[in-house]
Amino acid sequence: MGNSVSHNARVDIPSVSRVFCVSHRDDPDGLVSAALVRSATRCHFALTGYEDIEEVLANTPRSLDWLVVADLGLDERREVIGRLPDTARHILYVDHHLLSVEGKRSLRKAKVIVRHSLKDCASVLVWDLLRNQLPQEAVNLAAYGAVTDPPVSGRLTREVLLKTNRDLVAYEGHLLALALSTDKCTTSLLEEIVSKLATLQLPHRMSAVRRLADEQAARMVEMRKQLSDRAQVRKRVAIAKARRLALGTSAELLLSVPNVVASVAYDTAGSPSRTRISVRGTDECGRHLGKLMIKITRGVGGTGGGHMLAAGGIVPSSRLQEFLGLFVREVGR
Ligand SMILES: [Mn+2]
Repeated sequence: MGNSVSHNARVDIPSVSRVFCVSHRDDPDGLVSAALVRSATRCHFALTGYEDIEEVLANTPRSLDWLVVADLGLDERREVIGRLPDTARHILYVDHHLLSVEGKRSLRKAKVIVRHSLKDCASVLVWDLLRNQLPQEAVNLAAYGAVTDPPVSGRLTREVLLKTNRDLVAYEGHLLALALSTDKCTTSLLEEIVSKLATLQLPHRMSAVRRLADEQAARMVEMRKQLSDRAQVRKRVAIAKARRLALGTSAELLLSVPNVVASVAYDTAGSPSRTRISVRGTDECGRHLGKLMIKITRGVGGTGGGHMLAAGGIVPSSRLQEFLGLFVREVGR
């Protein structure tokens, strides 16, 4: 198969390898992906969002045998893909975001081993790839990703869910998801959570996770009210600046505004000059939001992408209003 991995192939990373994993920091799927790679290879890792991925990749340790990039859709980031070969001898890219033919081509050109599916979340794909090197109970971690990500129909997802107890993985996975959706989840706390997950510690045994999840559950009802009170509704799109909640959570809560088919939550991304955006849709929005975000964010000098009904991006703050106008025009009609 040369440099690409066939659909069901597993990867064997020799135990003596120097491995580093870069994974998405925003939700259980990304954290669990990093934890699974660490559990299988004892690697070090970094968590990143799309806004700081270049910096994170530039700071990976030198002379790596393997770099594993998980749960990060780099389809629109060709310059990042082009630089991957400088980081390690072997690069493994495991993801479930949209990947275009051109994206696949640039990954192939960079000699990256690709494991991609739209039907199984990243943590399920990582678990499958490394399952021969993982302890038996690690399947539970994959299930935390599967139960908290948008529902998908993949065969591996079904296998993972059949091998685990629904109540237990839902409880643990959602505790994680709630804790991660607060603005109090610092990078060091996220890293601590990944390290503990990698040793198969249960989220309900992590006191910080329990406390944050509890607080968040209590706060969400109140936040939903506040968000919908100040949401601007244009055509059938609810728009609001996110406050004190993760962007994705805010966008989800905004969908409860009556008569809207899509929502946009936004906030500045690190510096005031860039704005991070999260969008959500109902079945009635009639668009693939991931594809739409690629197109619209590019049009205003940003980047974006994602899934059918859950997507996001980053745009220059000076062009946020222009972005909103385009989004409303495409979705709200
Ligand atoms: Mn994911």
